[in-house]
Amino acid sequence: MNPASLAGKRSRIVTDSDFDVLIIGGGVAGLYLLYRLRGLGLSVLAFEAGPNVGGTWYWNRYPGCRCDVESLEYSYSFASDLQQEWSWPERYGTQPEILKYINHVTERFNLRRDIRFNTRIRSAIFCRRKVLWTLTTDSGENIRAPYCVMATGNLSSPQTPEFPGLECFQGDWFHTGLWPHEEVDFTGKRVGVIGTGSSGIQAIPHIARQAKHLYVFQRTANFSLPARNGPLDPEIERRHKSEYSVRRKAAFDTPFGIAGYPPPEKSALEVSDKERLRTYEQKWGEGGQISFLYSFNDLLINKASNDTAAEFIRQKIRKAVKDPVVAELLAPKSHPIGTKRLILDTDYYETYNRNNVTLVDVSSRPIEEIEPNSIRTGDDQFIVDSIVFATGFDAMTGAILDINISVQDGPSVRDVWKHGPTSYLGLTIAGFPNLFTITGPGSPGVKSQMILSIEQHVDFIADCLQHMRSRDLIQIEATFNAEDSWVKHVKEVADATLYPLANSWYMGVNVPGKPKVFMPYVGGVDRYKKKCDEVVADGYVGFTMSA
Ligand code: N01
Repeated sequence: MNPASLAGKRSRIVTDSDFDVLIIGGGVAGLYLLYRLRGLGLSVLAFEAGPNVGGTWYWNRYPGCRCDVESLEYSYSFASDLQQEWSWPERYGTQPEILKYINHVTERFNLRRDIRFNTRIRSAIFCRRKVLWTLTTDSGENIRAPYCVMATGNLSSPQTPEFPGLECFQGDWFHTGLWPHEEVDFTGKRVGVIGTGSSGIQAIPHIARQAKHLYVFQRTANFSLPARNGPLDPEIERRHKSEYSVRRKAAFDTPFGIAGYPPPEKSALEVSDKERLRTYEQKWGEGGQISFLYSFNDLLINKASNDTAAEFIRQKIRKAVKDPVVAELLAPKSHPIGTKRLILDTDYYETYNRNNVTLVDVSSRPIEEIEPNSIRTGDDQFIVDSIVFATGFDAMTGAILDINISVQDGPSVRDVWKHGPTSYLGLTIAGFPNLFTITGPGSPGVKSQMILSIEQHVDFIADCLQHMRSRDLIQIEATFNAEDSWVKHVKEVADATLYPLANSWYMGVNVPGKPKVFMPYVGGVDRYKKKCDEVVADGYVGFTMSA
Protein backbone atom coordinates (compact mmCIF):
# COMPACT_ATOMS: atom_id res chain seq x y z
CA MET A 1 0.00 0.00 0.00
CA ASN A 2 1.26 3.46 -0.78
CA PRO A 3 1.33 5.21 2.59
CA ALA A 4 0.67 8.59 1.00
CA SER A 5 -2.63 7.32 -0.32
CA LEU A 6 -3.65 6.54 3.23
CA ALA A 7 -3.10 10.15 4.18
CA GLY A 8 -5.71 11.29 1.72
CA LYS A 9 -3.68 14.41 1.03
CA ARG A 10 -0.04 15.43 1.01
CA SER A 11 1.31 16.68 4.26
CA ARG A 12 1.00 20.38 4.92
CA ILE A 13 4.11 20.51 7.07
CA VAL A 14 6.96 18.81 5.19
CA THR A 15 6.50 18.08 1.50
CA ASP A 16 8.48 14.81 1.37
CA SER A 17 6.46 13.16 4.08
CA ASP A 18 3.65 10.62 3.95
CA PHE A 19 1.91 12.05 7.01
CA ASP A 20 2.33 14.94 9.41
CA VAL A 21 2.40 12.82 12.53
CA LEU A 22 2.98 9.13 13.14
CA ILE A 23 1.70 7.64 16.38
CA ILE A 24 2.95 4.37 17.80
CA GLY A 25 0.19 2.75 19.85
CA GLY A 26 -3.56 2.36 19.59
CA GLY A 27 -4.45 2.42 23.28
CA VAL A 28 -6.08 5.15 25.34
CA ALA A 29 -3.25 7.59 24.54
CA GLY A 30 -2.94 6.89 20.82
CA LEU A 31 -6.69 7.19 20.30
CA TYR A 32 -7.07 10.56 21.96
CA LEU A 33 -3.97 11.88 20.18
CA LEU A 34 -5.43 10.78 16.86
CA TYR A 35 -8.64 12.61 17.68
CA ARG A 36 -6.88 15.82 18.73
CA LEU A 37 -4.45 15.98 15.82
CA ARG A 38 -7.15 15.20 13.31
CA GLY A 39 -9.06 18.13 14.79
CA LEU A 40 -6.10 20.35 13.92
CA GLY A 41 -6.31 19.28 10.30
CA LEU A 42 -3.08 17.25 10.45
CA SER A 43 -2.68 14.02 8.54
CA VAL A 44 -2.01 11.30 11.08
CA LEU A 45 -1.46 7.55 11.05
CA ALA A 46 -1.32 5.34 14.14
CA PHE A 47 0.32 1.93 14.29
CA GLU A 48 -0.92 -0.75 16.63
CA ALA A 49 0.86 -4.07 17.12
CA GLY A 50 -2.36 -5.79 18.17
CA PRO A 51 -5.36 -6.57 15.99
CA ASN A 52 -7.58 -4.04 17.73
CA VAL A 53 -7.64 -0.91 19.88
CA GLY A 54 -7.26 -0.86 23.66
CA GLY A 55 -3.56 -1.33 24.43
CA THR A 56 -3.19 -2.55 27.98
CA TRP A 57 -6.93 -3.26 28.18
CA TYR A 58 -6.75 -5.34 25.03
CA TRP A 59 -3.97 -7.62 26.28
CA ASN A 60 -4.66 -7.94 30.02
CA ARG A 61 -7.64 -10.31 30.01
CA TYR A 62 -6.75 -12.48 32.96
CA PRO A 63 -9.55 -13.59 35.28
CA GLY A 64 -10.52 -10.82 37.69
CA CYS A 65 -8.80 -8.04 35.74
CA ARG A 66 -10.30 -4.67 36.57
CA CYS A 67 -9.11 -1.14 37.11
CA ASP A 68 -8.11 0.04 40.57
CA VAL A 69 -9.26 3.59 39.83
CA GLU A 70 -13.00 4.17 40.14
CA SER A 71 -14.88 3.92 36.87
CA LEU A 72 -16.40 7.42 37.14
CA GLU A 73 -12.85 8.77 37.16
CA TYR A 74 -11.11 6.36 34.80
CA SER A 75 -12.48 7.68 31.52
CA TYR A 76 -11.89 10.44 28.98
CA SER A 77 -12.96 13.97 29.81
CA PHE A 78 -12.52 15.54 26.37
CA ALA A 79 -16.12 15.08 25.22
CA SER A 80 -18.85 16.12 27.59
CA ASP A 81 -21.57 14.11 25.79
CA LEU A 82 -19.44 11.01 25.95
CA GLN A 83 -18.90 11.21 29.70
CA GLN A 84 -22.56 11.97 30.32
CA GLU A 85 -23.87 9.14 28.14
CA TRP A 86 -21.59 6.32 29.17
CA SER A 87 -22.74 4.29 32.16
CA TRP A 88 -20.44 2.17 34.26
CA PRO A 89 -22.16 -0.76 35.96
CA GLU A 90 -19.75 -1.09 38.88
CA ARG A 91 -17.64 1.08 41.13
CA TYR A 92 -14.48 -0.31 39.46
CA GLY A 93 -14.58 -1.18 35.77
CA THR A 94 -13.80 -4.72 34.64
CA GLN A 95 -11.44 -5.26 31.73
CA PRO A 96 -14.30 -6.22 29.34
CA GLU A 97 -16.25 -3.08 30.33
CA ILE A 98 -13.25 -0.80 29.85
CA LEU A 99 -12.44 -2.39 26.50
CA LYS A 100 -16.08 -1.98 25.46
CA TYR A 101 -15.82 1.71 26.38
CA ILE A 102 -12.58 2.15 24.40
CA ASN A 103 -14.19 0.49 21.36
CA HIS A 104 -17.21 2.74 21.77
CA VAL A 105 -14.99 5.84 21.75
CA THR A 106 -13.15 4.50 18.69
CA GLU A 107 -16.39 4.05 16.76
CA ARG A 108 -18.03 7.21 17.96
CA PHE A 109 -15.14 9.37 16.76
CA ASN A 110 -14.45 7.23 13.72
CA LEU A 111 -10.83 6.66 14.75
CA ARG A 112 -10.33 3.16 13.36
CA ARG A 113 -9.76 4.31 9.78
CA ASP A 114 -6.44 5.95 10.68
CA ILE A 115 -4.98 3.03 12.59
CA ARG A 116 -2.84 0.35 10.99
CA PHE A 117 -3.41 -2.79 13.09
CA ASN A 118 -1.16 -5.85 13.38
CA THR A 119 1.78 -3.60 12.64
CA ARG A 120 4.76 -3.42 14.92
CA ILE A 121 7.27 -0.62 14.46
CA ARG A 122 10.83 -1.91 14.54
CA SER A 123 12.79 1.30 14.07
CA ALA A 124 12.36 5.05 13.94
CA ILE A 125 15.17 7.11 12.45
CA PHE A 126 15.25 10.88 12.22
CA CYS A 127 16.96 12.81 9.42
CA ARG A 128 17.79 16.33 10.60
CA ARG A 129 18.35 17.63 7.07
CA LYS A 130 14.93 16.56 5.83
CA VAL A 131 13.22 16.97 9.24
CA LEU A 132 11.70 13.53 8.83
CA TRP A 133 11.18 10.49 10.98
CA THR A 134 11.21 7.25 9.00
CA LEU A 135 9.40 4.44 10.75
CA THR A 136 10.02 0.90 9.59
CA THR A 137 7.35 -1.71 10.22
CA ASP A 138 7.89 -5.39 10.90
CA SER A 139 7.10 -6.09 7.25
CA GLY A 140 9.86 -3.71 6.14
CA GLU A 141 7.68 -0.84 4.99
CA ASN A 142 9.00 2.70 5.53
CA ILE A 143 6.64 5.54 6.40
CA ARG A 144 7.75 9.14 6.94
CA ALA A 145 6.51 12.12 8.87
CA PRO A 146 8.12 15.11 10.55
CA TYR A 147 6.71 14.15 13.97
CA CYS A 148 6.59 10.87 15.83
CA VAL A 149 4.77 10.22 19.09
CA MET A 150 5.33 7.23 21.34
CA ALA A 151 1.93 6.27 22.75
CA THR A 152 3.34 2.88 23.64
CA GLY A 153 2.06 2.60 27.21
CA ASN A 154 3.91 2.13 30.46
CA LEU A 155 2.96 -1.45 31.20
CA SER A 156 2.97 -3.02 27.76
CA SER A 157 6.12 -5.09 27.72
CA PRO A 158 5.32 -8.28 29.70
CA GLN A 159 8.17 -9.91 31.61
CA THR A 160 8.43 -13.68 31.88
CA PRO A 161 11.43 -14.67 34.02
CA GLU A 162 13.87 -16.96 32.27
CA PHE A 163 13.34 -20.02 34.43
CA PRO A 164 15.37 -22.96 33.15
CA GLY A 165 13.18 -25.69 31.70
CA LEU A 166 10.15 -23.59 30.79
CA GLU A 167 10.51 -24.64 27.16
CA CYS A 168 10.02 -28.29 28.23
CA PHE A 169 6.93 -27.64 30.36
CA GLN A 170 4.20 -29.98 29.10
CA GLY A 171 1.20 -28.07 30.41
CA ASP A 172 -0.16 -24.67 29.39
CA TRP A 173 1.40 -21.47 30.56
CA PHE A 174 0.14 -17.92 30.39
CA HIS A 175 1.27 -14.40 31.20
CA THR A 176 -1.40 -12.17 32.73
CA GLY A 177 -0.37 -9.36 30.39
CA LEU A 178 -0.76 -11.51 27.25
CA TRP A 179 -3.83 -13.49 28.17
CA PRO A 180 -5.49 -15.56 25.40
CA HIS A 181 -8.80 -14.47 23.91
CA GLU A 182 -10.35 -17.89 24.27
CA GLU A 183 -11.65 -18.70 27.71
CA VAL A 184 -9.08 -20.47 29.86
CA ASP A 185 -10.72 -23.11 32.03
CA PHE A 186 -8.72 -24.25 35.06
CA THR A 187 -11.43 -26.62 36.28
CA GLY A 188 -9.86 -29.78 37.66
CA LYS A 189 -6.34 -28.47 37.10
CA ARG A 190 -3.39 -27.95 39.39
CA VAL A 191 -2.28 -24.40 38.76
CA GLY A 192 0.80 -22.45 39.80
CA VAL A 193 0.55 -18.65 39.92
CA ILE A 194 3.92 -16.92 40.09
CA GLY A 195 3.76 -13.33 41.31
CA THR A 196 1.67 -11.41 43.82
CA GLY A 197 1.51 -7.88 42.40
CA SER A 198 -1.75 -6.24 41.25
CA SER A 199 -2.31 -8.80 38.48
CA GLY A 200 -1.65 -11.88 40.63
CA ILE A 201 -3.70 -10.58 43.55
CA GLN A 202 -6.67 -9.91 41.27
CA ALA A 203 -6.41 -13.26 39.46
CA ILE A 204 -5.72 -15.56 42.43
CA PRO A 205 -9.23 -15.59 44.01
CA HIS A 206 -10.78 -16.35 40.61
CA ILE A 207 -8.36 -19.12 39.72
CA ALA A 208 -8.72 -20.61 43.21
CA ARG A 209 -12.47 -20.95 42.70
CA GLN A 210 -11.89 -23.02 39.54
CA ALA A 211 -8.72 -24.98 40.05
CA LYS A 212 -8.38 -28.36 41.69
CA HIS A 213 -5.39 -26.96 43.53
CA LEU A 214 -3.67 -23.60 43.38
CA TYR A 215 -0.06 -22.99 44.39
CA VAL A 216 0.80 -19.31 44.79
CA PHE A 217 4.51 -18.62 44.50
CA GLN A 218 5.17 -15.44 46.46
CA ARG A 219 8.55 -13.70 46.46
CA THR A 220 7.43 -10.47 48.12
CA ALA A 221 4.26 -10.00 50.14
CA ASN A 222 2.31 -6.94 49.02
CA PHE A 223 -0.12 -4.59 50.69
CA SER A 224 -3.66 -4.94 49.43
CA LEU A 225 -6.87 -3.29 50.55
CA PRO A 226 -10.42 -4.45 49.99
CA ALA A 227 -11.75 -2.67 46.88
CA ARG A 228 -15.31 -2.63 48.24
CA ASN A 229 -16.49 -3.04 44.69
CA GLY A 230 -20.16 -3.29 43.91
CA PRO A 231 -22.84 -1.99 41.57
CA LEU A 232 -22.56 1.73 40.99
CA ASP A 233 -25.16 3.59 43.00
CA PRO A 234 -27.30 5.52 40.44
CA GLU A 235 -27.47 8.49 42.80
CA ILE A 236 -23.67 8.64 43.11
CA GLU A 237 -23.41 8.39 39.34
CA ARG A 238 -25.97 11.17 38.80
CA ARG A 239 -24.27 13.48 41.26
CA HIS A 240 -20.80 12.77 39.91
CA LYS A 241 -21.91 13.40 36.35
CA SER A 242 -23.58 16.66 37.29
CA GLU A 243 -20.21 17.81 38.70
CA TYR A 244 -18.03 16.33 35.99
CA SER A 245 -16.58 19.54 34.57
CA VAL A 246 -15.77 20.94 38.01
CA ARG A 247 -14.30 17.64 39.20
CA ARG A 248 -12.14 17.13 36.13
CA LYS A 249 -10.73 20.63 36.47
CA ALA A 250 -10.19 20.26 40.20
CA ALA A 251 -8.34 16.98 39.58
CA PHE A 252 -5.41 18.97 38.19
CA ASP A 253 -5.01 20.61 41.60
CA THR A 254 -4.46 17.27 43.32
CA PRO A 255 -1.36 15.05 43.56
CA PHE A 256 -2.95 11.92 42.09
CA GLY A 257 -5.21 13.62 39.56
CA ILE A 258 -8.47 12.71 41.29
CA ALA A 259 -10.63 15.30 43.00
CA GLY A 260 -12.82 14.76 46.04
CA TYR A 261 -10.20 13.78 48.60
CA PRO A 262 -9.46 16.68 50.93
CA PRO A 263 -5.72 16.68 51.70
CA PRO A 264 -5.05 15.42 55.21
CA GLU A 265 -3.68 17.98 57.64
CA LYS A 266 -2.21 15.84 60.37
CA SER A 267 0.75 13.53 60.71
CA ALA A 268 0.01 9.97 61.78
CA LEU A 269 2.26 10.66 64.76
CA GLU A 270 0.36 13.74 65.87
CA VAL A 271 -2.82 11.96 66.86
CA SER A 272 -3.69 9.57 69.67
CA ASP A 273 -3.57 5.81 69.07
CA LYS A 274 -7.35 5.76 69.26
CA GLU A 275 -7.83 8.48 66.66
CA ARG A 276 -5.26 6.91 64.36
CA LEU A 277 -6.99 3.55 64.53
CA ARG A 278 -10.38 5.14 63.96
CA THR A 279 -9.06 6.91 60.86
CA TYR A 280 -7.52 3.75 59.41
CA GLU A 281 -10.69 1.74 60.12
CA GLN A 282 -12.79 4.34 58.34
CA LYS A 283 -10.50 4.37 55.29
CA TRP A 284 -10.31 0.58 55.27
CA GLY A 285 -14.09 0.52 55.20
CA GLU A 286 -14.32 3.01 52.32
CA GLY A 287 -12.00 1.12 49.97
CA GLY A 288 -9.67 2.87 47.56
CA GLN A 289 -5.98 3.68 47.50
CA ILE A 290 -6.05 7.45 47.68
CA SER A 291 -8.52 7.40 50.51
CA PHE A 292 -6.20 5.18 52.54
CA LEU A 293 -2.97 6.98 51.63
CA TYR A 294 -4.72 10.21 52.56
CA SER A 295 -5.32 9.02 56.11
CA PHE A 296 -2.47 11.29 57.21
CA ASN A 297 -0.24 13.80 55.51
CA ASP A 298 3.09 12.03 55.91
CA LEU A 299 2.52 8.37 55.08
CA LEU A 300 4.74 8.53 52.00
CA ILE A 301 7.49 10.66 53.51
CA ASN A 302 7.89 9.56 57.12
CA LYS A 303 8.83 5.96 57.84
CA ALA A 304 7.57 6.02 61.43
CA SER A 305 4.16 7.28 60.27
CA ASN A 306 4.13 4.77 57.45
CA ASP A 307 4.85 1.97 59.93
CA THR A 308 1.58 2.70 61.71
CA ALA A 309 -0.42 2.25 58.50
CA ALA A 310 1.59 -0.82 57.49
CA GLU A 311 1.01 -2.44 60.88
CA PHE A 312 -2.70 -1.72 60.65
CA ILE A 313 -2.88 -3.66 57.37
CA ARG A 314 -0.72 -6.47 58.73
CA GLN A 315 -3.17 -6.87 61.61
CA LYS A 316 -6.05 -7.05 59.13
CA ILE A 317 -4.22 -9.81 57.25
CA ARG A 318 -3.59 -11.72 60.49
CA LYS A 319 -7.31 -11.54 61.23
CA ALA A 320 -8.39 -12.59 57.73
CA VAL A 321 -6.09 -15.58 57.33
CA LYS A 322 -6.75 -18.50 59.66
CA ASP A 323 -3.35 -20.22 59.50
CA PRO A 324 -0.97 -17.94 61.46
CA VAL A 325 2.10 -19.14 59.55
CA VAL A 326 0.46 -18.30 56.21
CA ALA A 327 -0.81 -14.99 57.60
CA GLU A 328 2.70 -14.03 58.66
CA LEU A 329 4.07 -14.84 55.20
CA LEU A 330 1.36 -12.69 53.62
CA ALA A 331 2.00 -9.76 55.96
CA PRO A 332 4.34 -7.44 54.03
CA LYS A 333 7.51 -6.38 55.80
CA SER A 334 9.95 -5.60 53.01
CA HIS A 335 8.77 -2.14 52.00
CA PRO A 336 6.75 0.81 53.32
CA ILE A 337 3.08 0.73 52.41
CA GLY A 338 2.29 2.70 49.24
CA THR A 339 5.84 2.57 47.85
CA LYS A 340 4.81 -0.26 45.54
CA ARG A 341 1.43 0.09 43.85
CA LEU A 342 -1.10 -0.24 46.65
CA ILE A 343 -3.39 -3.02 45.50
CA LEU A 344 -7.17 -3.28 45.68
CA ASP A 345 -8.64 -6.76 45.90
CA THR A 346 -11.77 -8.73 46.42
CA ASP A 347 -11.37 -11.71 48.78
CA TYR A 348 -7.62 -12.02 48.27
CA TYR A 349 -6.49 -12.85 51.80
CA GLU A 350 -9.58 -14.98 52.48
CA THR A 351 -8.60 -17.14 49.50
CA TYR A 352 -5.78 -18.61 51.61
CA ASN A 353 -8.38 -20.14 53.94
CA ARG A 354 -9.44 -22.48 51.15
CA ASN A 355 -8.27 -26.08 51.32
CA ASN A 356 -7.22 -26.04 47.68
CA VAL A 357 -4.78 -23.12 48.02
CA THR A 358 -1.15 -23.33 49.12
CA LEU A 359 1.14 -20.35 49.56
CA VAL A 360 4.73 -21.13 48.59
CA ASP A 361 7.30 -18.69 49.93
CA VAL A 362 10.00 -18.27 47.30
CA SER A 363 11.74 -15.33 48.96
CA SER A 364 14.51 -17.45 50.45
CA ARG A 365 14.11 -20.54 48.26
CA PRO A 366 13.53 -19.23 44.74
CA ILE A 367 12.07 -21.17 41.86
CA GLU A 368 15.03 -23.02 40.41
CA GLU A 369 13.52 -24.84 37.52
CA ILE A 370 10.36 -25.58 35.61
CA GLU A 371 10.18 -29.30 34.98
CA PRO A 372 7.89 -30.96 32.40
CA ASN A 373 5.06 -31.24 34.94
CA SER A 374 6.17 -29.21 37.95
CA ILE A 375 7.75 -26.13 39.46
CA ARG A 376 10.80 -26.83 41.59
CA THR A 377 12.09 -24.70 44.48
CA GLY A 378 15.14 -26.32 46.10
CA ASP A 379 14.13 -29.85 47.04
CA ASP A 380 10.40 -29.17 46.80
CA GLN A 381 8.51 -30.07 43.68
CA PHE A 382 5.01 -28.74 42.99
CA ILE A 383 3.14 -30.73 40.35
CA VAL A 384 1.14 -28.41 38.10
CA ASP A 385 -0.88 -28.67 34.89
CA SER A 386 -0.81 -24.92 34.18
CA ILE A 387 1.38 -21.98 35.11
CA VAL A 388 0.27 -18.36 35.28
CA PHE A 389 3.06 -15.80 35.20
CA ALA A 390 1.80 -12.70 36.98
CA THR A 391 5.36 -11.44 36.86
CA GLY A 392 4.81 -7.91 35.60
CA PHE A 393 6.32 -5.73 32.93
CA ASP A 394 9.45 -4.01 31.74
CA ALA A 395 7.66 -0.89 32.83
CA MET A 396 7.88 2.63 31.45
CA THR A 397 10.91 2.14 29.20
CA GLY A 398 10.40 -1.41 27.84
CA ALA A 399 8.11 -0.57 24.93
CA ILE A 400 10.14 2.50 23.93
CA LEU A 401 13.45 0.65 23.98
CA ASP A 402 11.92 -2.20 22.04
CA ILE A 403 12.04 0.12 19.02
CA ASN A 404 15.40 1.20 17.66
CA ILE A 405 14.93 4.97 17.87
CA SER A 406 17.83 7.07 16.64
CA VAL A 407 18.90 10.21 14.90
CA GLN A 408 20.76 9.57 11.62
CA ASP A 409 24.52 9.61 12.27
CA GLY A 410 23.72 10.19 15.92
CA PRO A 411 22.95 8.25 19.06
CA SER A 412 20.00 5.98 19.70
CA VAL A 413 17.61 6.20 22.66
CA ARG A 414 19.02 2.82 23.68
CA ASP A 415 22.50 4.44 23.94
CA VAL A 416 21.28 7.54 25.72
CA TRP A 417 19.18 5.58 28.25
CA LYS A 418 21.90 2.99 28.99
CA HIS A 419 22.16 4.25 32.58
CA GLY A 420 18.46 5.02 32.98
CA PRO A 421 15.86 7.11 31.20
CA THR A 422 16.32 10.85 30.79
CA SER A 423 13.63 13.20 29.59
CA TYR A 424 12.31 16.71 29.76
CA LEU A 425 8.94 16.49 31.53
CA GLY A 426 8.53 12.86 30.46
CA LEU A 427 7.44 14.34 27.14
CA THR A 428 10.61 14.66 25.09
CA ILE A 429 14.21 13.43 25.05
CA ALA A 430 17.02 15.92 24.41
CA GLY A 431 18.84 15.10 21.18
CA PHE A 432 15.75 13.58 19.54
CA PRO A 433 13.89 16.34 17.71
CA ASN A 434 10.17 16.10 16.94
CA LEU A 435 9.79 12.99 19.09
CA PHE A 436 7.28 12.99 21.93
CA THR A 437 6.53 10.41 24.60
CA ILE A 438 3.12 10.28 26.26
CA THR A 439 3.41 9.80 30.03
CA GLY A 440 7.05 8.81 29.62
CA PRO A 441 9.54 8.37 32.46
CA GLY A 442 9.85 11.63 34.37
CA SER A 443 6.12 12.31 34.22
CA PRO A 444 3.56 11.53 36.93
CA GLY A 445 1.54 9.24 34.58
CA VAL A 446 1.74 5.93 36.43
CA LYS A 447 1.33 7.67 39.79
CA SER A 448 -1.89 9.37 38.73
CA GLN A 449 -5.29 8.80 37.19
CA MET A 450 -3.68 7.64 33.98
CA ILE A 451 -6.30 8.89 31.53
CA LEU A 452 -6.13 12.39 32.99
CA SER A 453 -2.34 12.42 32.57
CA ILE A 454 -2.66 11.06 29.05
CA GLU A 455 -5.12 13.80 28.11
CA GLN A 456 -2.85 16.45 29.60
CA HIS A 457 0.15 15.19 27.59
CA VAL A 458 -1.84 14.88 24.39
CA ASP A 459 -3.17 18.42 24.81
CA PHE A 460 0.35 19.68 25.45
CA ILE A 461 1.63 18.04 22.27
CA ALA A 462 -1.33 19.15 20.14
CA ASP A 463 -1.08 22.74 21.40
CA CYS A 464 2.66 22.73 20.80
CA LEU A 465 2.27 21.53 17.19
CA GLN A 466 -0.39 24.16 16.63
CA HIS A 467 1.86 26.84 18.13
CA MET A 468 4.69 25.81 15.80
CA ARG A 469 2.52 25.59 12.72
CA SER A 470 1.15 29.06 13.24
CA ARG A 471 4.73 30.38 13.31
CA ASP A 472 6.05 28.24 10.43
CA LEU A 473 8.34 26.35 12.78
CA ILE A 474 8.93 22.68 12.03
CA GLN A 475 11.52 21.44 14.48
CA ILE A 476 11.35 21.22 18.25
CA GLU A 477 13.89 19.79 20.63
CA ALA A 478 14.37 19.84 24.39
CA THR A 479 17.63 21.45 25.47
CA PHE A 480 20.11 19.32 27.41
CA ASN A 481 20.10 21.91 30.20
CA ALA A 482 16.34 21.74 30.62
CA GLU A 483 16.45 17.96 30.56
CA ASP A 484 19.29 17.77 33.10
CA SER A 485 17.49 19.99 35.57
CA TRP A 486 14.23 18.08 35.14
CA VAL A 487 15.95 14.71 35.69
CA LYS A 488 17.64 16.15 38.79
CA HIS A 489 14.33 17.48 40.06
CA VAL A 490 12.56 14.14 39.50
CA LYS A 491 15.27 12.41 41.53
CA GLU A 492 15.30 14.99 44.32
CA VAL A 493 11.55 14.77 44.71
CA ALA A 494 11.63 10.95 44.81
CA ASP A 495 14.55 10.94 47.27
CA ALA A 496 12.52 13.06 49.68
CA THR A 497 9.91 10.27 49.86
CA LEU A 498 9.90 6.65 50.94
CA TYR A 499 9.39 5.37 47.35
CA PRO A 500 13.05 4.49 46.71
CA LEU A 501 12.95 2.09 49.69
CA ALA A 502 10.95 -0.45 47.68
CA ASN A 503 12.27 -2.85 45.08
CA SER A 504 9.54 -1.87 42.67
CA TRP A 505 9.02 -1.63 38.95
CA TYR A 506 9.07 2.16 39.50
CA MET A 507 12.81 1.58 40.12
CA GLY A 508 13.23 -0.94 37.32
CA VAL A 509 14.36 -3.54 39.87
CA ASN A 510 12.10 -6.28 38.48
CA VAL A 511 13.98 -6.52 35.18
CA PRO A 512 17.43 -8.13 35.32
CA GLY A 513 20.11 -5.69 34.15
CA LYS A 514 17.77 -2.69 34.05
CA PRO A 515 19.34 0.45 35.55
CA LYS A 516 18.03 1.11 39.05
CA VAL A 517 16.57 4.57 38.55
CA PHE A 518 13.34 5.85 40.01
CA MET A 519 11.32 6.65 36.88
CA PRO A 520 7.99 8.36 37.68
CA TYR A 521 7.65 11.94 38.85
CA VAL A 522 6.14 11.80 42.34
CA GLY A 523 5.87 15.54 42.89
CA GLY A 524 2.17 15.29 42.05
CA VAL A 525 -0.04 16.03 39.09
CA ASP A 526 -0.73 19.51 40.49
CA ARG A 527 2.93 20.55 40.57
CA TYR A 528 3.63 18.90 37.26
CA LYS A 529 0.71 20.52 35.43
CA LYS A 530 1.74 23.91 36.82
CA LYS A 531 5.26 23.37 35.50
CA CYS A 532 3.95 22.41 32.02
CA ASP A 533 1.69 25.48 31.98
CA GLU A 534 4.64 27.70 32.91
CA VAL A 535 6.74 26.15 30.15
CA VAL A 536 4.05 27.10 27.63
CA ALA A 537 3.39 30.54 29.12
CA ASP A 538 7.13 31.30 28.91
CA GLY A 539 7.19 30.45 25.20
CA TYR A 540 8.07 26.75 25.50
CA VAL A 541 11.03 27.42 27.73
CA GLY A 542 13.46 24.49 27.75
CA PHE A 543 12.80 23.75 24.08
CA THR A 544 14.41 25.10 20.95
CA MET A 545 12.16 25.54 17.94
CA SER A 546 13.33 26.24 14.41
CA ALA A 547 11.97 26.76 10.90
O1 N01 B 1 3.33 -6.81 38.12
P1 N01 B 1 4.23 -6.49 39.41
P2 N01 B 1 1.75 -6.76 37.95
N1 N01 B 1 10.12 -15.33 40.91
O2 N01 B 1 5.58 -6.13 38.87
C1 N01 B 1 6.85 -11.45 41.04
C2 N01 B 1 -0.68 -2.21 37.00
N2 N01 B 1 -1.85 -3.06 37.17
O3 N01 B 1 1.43 -7.21 36.58
O4 N01 B 1 7.80 -8.22 44.14
C3 N01 B 1 9.08 -15.10 41.72
O5 N01 B 1 3.60 -5.54 40.31
C4 N01 B 1 7.16 -10.16 41.75
O6 N01 B 1 7.88 -10.41 42.94
P3 N01 B 1 8.78 -9.21 43.59
C5 N01 B 1 -0.29 -1.66 38.37
O7 N01 B 1 0.23 -0.38 38.21
C6 N01 B 1 -2.98 -2.47 37.57
O8 N01 B 1 1.09 -7.45 39.07
O9 N01 B 1 9.59 -8.63 42.44
N3 N01 B 1 8.30 -14.03 41.63
C7 N01 B 1 5.76 -9.62 41.96
O10 N01 B 1 5.12 -10.24 43.03
C8 N01 B 1 0.76 -2.64 38.78
O11 N01 B 1 1.64 -2.15 39.75
C9 N01 B 1 -4.07 -3.22 37.78
O12 N01 B 1 9.61 -9.90 44.59
C10 N01 B 1 8.58 -13.15 40.67
C11 N01 B 1 5.08 -10.04 40.66
O13 N01 B 1 5.84 -11.11 40.12
C12 N01 B 1 1.44 -2.95 37.48
O14 N01 B 1 0.38 -3.00 36.54
C13 N01 B 1 -4.07 -4.58 37.59
C14 N01 B 1 9.65 -13.33 39.77
C15 N01 B 1 5.03 -8.92 39.64
O15 N01 B 1 4.27 -7.87 40.15
C16 N01 B 1 2.17 -4.26 37.42
O16 N01 B 1 1.42 -5.25 38.11
C17 N01 B 1 -2.89 -5.16 37.17
C18 N01 B 1 10.45 -14.48 39.94
N4 N01 B 1 11.51 -14.71 39.15
C19 N01 B 1 -1.79 -4.39 36.97
N5 N01 B 1 9.67 -12.27 38.92
C20 N01 B 1 -5.29 -2.55 38.24
O17 N01 B 1 -5.67 -1.50 37.81
C21 N01 B 1 8.65 -11.47 39.28
N6 N01 B 1 8.00 -12.00 40.33
C22 N01 B 1 -5.98 -3.20 39.33
